[in-house]
Amino acid sequence: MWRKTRREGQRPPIKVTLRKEWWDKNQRSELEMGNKQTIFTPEQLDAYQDCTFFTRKEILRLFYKYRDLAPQLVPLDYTSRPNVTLPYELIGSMPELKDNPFRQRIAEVFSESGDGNMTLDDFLDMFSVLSEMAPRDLKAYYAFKIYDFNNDDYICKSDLEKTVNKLTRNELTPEEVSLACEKVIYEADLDNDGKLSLEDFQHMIIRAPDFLRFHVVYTDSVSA
Ligand SMILES: [Ca+2]
Ligand SMILES: [Ca+2]
Repeated sequence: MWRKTRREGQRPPIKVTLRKEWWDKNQRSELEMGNKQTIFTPEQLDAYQDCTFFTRKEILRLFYKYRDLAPQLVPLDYTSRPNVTLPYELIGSMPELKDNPFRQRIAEVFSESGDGNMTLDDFLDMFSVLSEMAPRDLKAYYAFKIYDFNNDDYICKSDLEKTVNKLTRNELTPEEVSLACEKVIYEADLDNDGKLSLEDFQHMIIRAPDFLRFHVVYTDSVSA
């Protein structure tokens, strides 16, 4: 008798509650895609818009791209600025990067810690600079950093050889690479110190725009 009462009297409300909880839980992610998103505060979204070349929609899309790399690590609520960093292994295996010979350098340059591991901010910065909307001067600045393999603020001959090998995907012989690099340094080294400063490099890419090709892989990734 007691059992029957309980079953008949309590089950329906419990069921309704559970269904509502289930519904709320499962709808949350879809709502966040739309206007009712609660991933970021309006102030955070404004700041991301100011610091990148992206719209709110693109920022949210990139957030989901970042989150999809490790849903167990990246929360759906960024309003309290969680301290999350994704390892380079995940970043470098993204479809947008995995075939790019510069992927490791790109990740290192855009990661604030310098080791290629990325916070969401690093990730948004990277896609912003590499997007079609970024001005040429900004791309040149980051290209210089990417090609400066030993981070000494100059591109020396060995940095340039690594760069040319990657840009040509190892199609040239070592002699051809060496000759090409000597020629580039000879022509671009305005102050004759045997290496390229950022200023030398900026002059160089006016004549050799192929050196900005490192980003080509990305042009479709953000709009896709
Ligand atoms: Ca260097
Ligand atoms: Ca120089």
